[in-house]
Amino acid sequence: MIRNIVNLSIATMLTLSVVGKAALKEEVAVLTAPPHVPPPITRKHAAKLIVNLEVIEKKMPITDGVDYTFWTFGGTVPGSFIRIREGDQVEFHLKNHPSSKMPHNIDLHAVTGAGGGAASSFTLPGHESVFSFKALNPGLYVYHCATAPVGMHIANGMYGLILVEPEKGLPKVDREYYVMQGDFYTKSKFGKQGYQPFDMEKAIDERPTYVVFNGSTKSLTGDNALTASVGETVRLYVGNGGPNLVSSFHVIGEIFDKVYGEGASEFTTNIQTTLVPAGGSAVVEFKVDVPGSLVIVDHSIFRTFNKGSLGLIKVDGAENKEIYSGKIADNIYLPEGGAIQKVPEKEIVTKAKSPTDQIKLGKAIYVQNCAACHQNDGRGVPGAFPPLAKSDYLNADIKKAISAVKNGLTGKIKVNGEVYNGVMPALGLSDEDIANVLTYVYSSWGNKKQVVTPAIVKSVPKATGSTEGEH
Ligand code: HEC
Ligand SMILES: [Cu+2]
Repeated sequence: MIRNIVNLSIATMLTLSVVGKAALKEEVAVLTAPPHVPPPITRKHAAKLIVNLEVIEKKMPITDGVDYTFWTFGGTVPGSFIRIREGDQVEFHLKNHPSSKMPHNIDLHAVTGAGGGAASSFTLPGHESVFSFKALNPGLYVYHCATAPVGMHIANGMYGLILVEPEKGLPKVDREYYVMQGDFYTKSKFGKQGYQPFDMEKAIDERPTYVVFNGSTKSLTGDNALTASVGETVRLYVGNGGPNLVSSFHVIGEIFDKVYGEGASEFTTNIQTTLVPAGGSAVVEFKVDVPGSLVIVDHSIFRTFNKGSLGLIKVDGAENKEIYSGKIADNIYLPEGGAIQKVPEKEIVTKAKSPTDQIKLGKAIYVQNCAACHQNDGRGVPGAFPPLAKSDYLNADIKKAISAVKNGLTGKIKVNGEVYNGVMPALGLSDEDIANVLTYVYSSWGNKKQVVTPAIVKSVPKATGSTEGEH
């Protein structure tokens, strides 16, 4: 022991003196970028765990065509996921990249001690701070920067989650993901293209421009959608960095079998929506029983449709018509006339064989995926969502319309003389679904009755260029 001490840095010696007699095995923690989570901890003993986390200030898109200067823990928003075990002695190394303009520190809610570590981790650009703590309480905890102005550091994305696994570990699940909400404040309004600086006044007034999961409107949509298969159990580690808003966390099309509310050790069962406070967390678990797209939202729902808090979980696998039938019948409802006319069962189609089939299937896709923004009657919402009814944009160029649905659409466009500058997310629909929904749109509301085939959809390039083969 004594012979080795000459080789140890002062920081390590400090740690040793804190740790005292316990000769813990040393390990370096595996950190992951969202939406990924490090593997479960399998060791049955406490360890001396080295955590290396680097602060990087960098420009990244908050949505298509809009750049923002994020301040990050580990290069991502939220910061790297840290997974440790109850009883671990953590030696925390906070590094601030030399290119940073600001000093930063870290307050981990999993720490018992002054400032949750903030008091010992104030770090100038090009420096590294080391401190050590013992993980006394299991749970899912937020960490964040606490350097003044604290609100601004958090608003720029300086937060993440640290999971302290209980000694006995957590029940096994098939998939684990990391989802963290945050509110962002930019000078111009939602979707305004180009570089956007932070707006302190909006932040103080709690008027966010963006409310997003994992730092961007695109983090969990399109090719970035989370995935699962029918029959699997899914666990989401959910956090909310704030700085201001509380999240009404909900997954459309699922019921949480278990919620470890506020990251607690006990769970409650059968929850629809769970509150995640700013600077707080929740662990939610559910088994997926039927295929389709589950939609992750903040159920303060304007945030979802107008500020970006939307994510998708694509579930593949076999249908289970008992659990969810899909639409079985479309009956005529005529209370005055009294007559009820049933559409015969055999007319229900699932694969389009004709344009008539396409229109029928496309209508269902439209109601589920498009009507929230463009409205059931296709007339849109003035100033926010452009009309599809008699839209000159839509009718002028079928490939542009396909691209909008396939790749999403941002930036200034003109529809029937009105300028729109919003964000339409890529919805992750298959080529066939896109063909059907657009055939429906073109056949409705005075549009030009164009038939769109899956082959034409296929011929329009996919923006991100990556593979899509799950359906
Ligand atoms: C979250 C809201 C939202 C959803 C959902 C949505 N859109 Fe859009 N859509 C928009 C916005 C906003 C624009 C304008 C984008 C811009 O300003 O660049 C747009 C533009 C369009 C356009 C081009 C402009 C026009 O009016 O002709 C088409 C076509 C379109 N959407 C079709 C669809 C279809 C089909 C669906 C469903 C598969 C859909 N959208 C789902 C918000 C949405
Ligand atoms: Cu900071």
